[in-house]
Amino acid sequence: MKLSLVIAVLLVIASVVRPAIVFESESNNDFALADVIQCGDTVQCAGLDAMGSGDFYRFALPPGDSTYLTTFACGASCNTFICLYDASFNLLSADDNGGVGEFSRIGYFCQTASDYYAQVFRAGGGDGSYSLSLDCISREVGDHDLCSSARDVSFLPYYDEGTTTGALSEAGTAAGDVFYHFSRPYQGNVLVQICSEFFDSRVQLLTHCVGGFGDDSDMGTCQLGADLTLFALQEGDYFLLVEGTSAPQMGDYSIEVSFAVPPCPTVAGLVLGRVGGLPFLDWPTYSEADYYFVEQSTNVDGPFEGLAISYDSYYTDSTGFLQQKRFYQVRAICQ
Ligand SMILES: [Ca+2]
Ligand SMILES: [Ca+2]
Ligand SMILES: [Ca+2]
Ligand SMILES: [Ca+2]
Repeated sequence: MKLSLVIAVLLVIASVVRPAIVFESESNNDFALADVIQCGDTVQCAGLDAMGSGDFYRFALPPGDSTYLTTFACGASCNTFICLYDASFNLLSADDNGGVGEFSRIGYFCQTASDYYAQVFRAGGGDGSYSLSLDCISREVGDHDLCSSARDVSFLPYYDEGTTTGALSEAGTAAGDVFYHFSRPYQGNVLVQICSEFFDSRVQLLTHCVGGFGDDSDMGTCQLGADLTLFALQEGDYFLLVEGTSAPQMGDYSIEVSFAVPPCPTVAGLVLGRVGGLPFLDWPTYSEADYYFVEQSTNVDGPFEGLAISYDSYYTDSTGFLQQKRFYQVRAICQ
């Protein structure tokens, strides 16, 4: 390839993929003060105080596929926590340690274009430094009709939209296939729901490419779709085959994959007092939650932002009504 052509190609790539290193600007401690970032950006070496609401970022997401927010090290380690909110400040997703070590990772499927907020705050030790990447991955079309090219179910609950039109048939019925791959870190129930108004769909579990055919379903609760509940699925790697019930059955569909988790009781009886001059929250519900998520707001109606997590059924707000955010709510989180 001629050098001039190489440069031209590189220029085209550069105009599509933005320079990705950006920096936070304190104070970005609130929704209204959020730093604006874009898909592909990496916020390099931001800093978190030991207490407080941390850092806020606002970004627009395109519709159609998986978006990942990941914190990772800037030198030393840090225990981060990420919250994802929609444009109306509703909490969509939260993660503590889904990243490397005590760093965090959220996966989210954006169905319609909209603005979102991310909040990163400190959930424990470390020096408070972190980096944050925002990755938006465009949907790959027609790439997953072989088991060996199965689409990765990389977060849960997972959502994807696809089509079997034009797909090859490697297994199952004569209808074209789309394959998904997922891993189970431990035994548990997995729910798969296919939804389609265009074709009579079926879904089947495989233990390897291409074999170990397990449970299947061609009956569902969503239009012509199929619901498959995999009870007490052992840890390990699995594949899902989505296809029509016969050769002429093909078209667009959506798939949801979720792990069934025990119901998480809501927090009741929140009591606010003072201990040592600091706000002390207590909720006498000794439930089986993995942890509690404490939020604060300036107004009784919100918007509420993440303040801290607690592994006990009480919390002392060491920020002491920082920024006059005097309203609290607490959620129980079960994973
Ligand atoms: Ca900061
Ligand atoms: Ca900040
Ligand atoms: Ca963490
Ligand atoms: Ca097939």
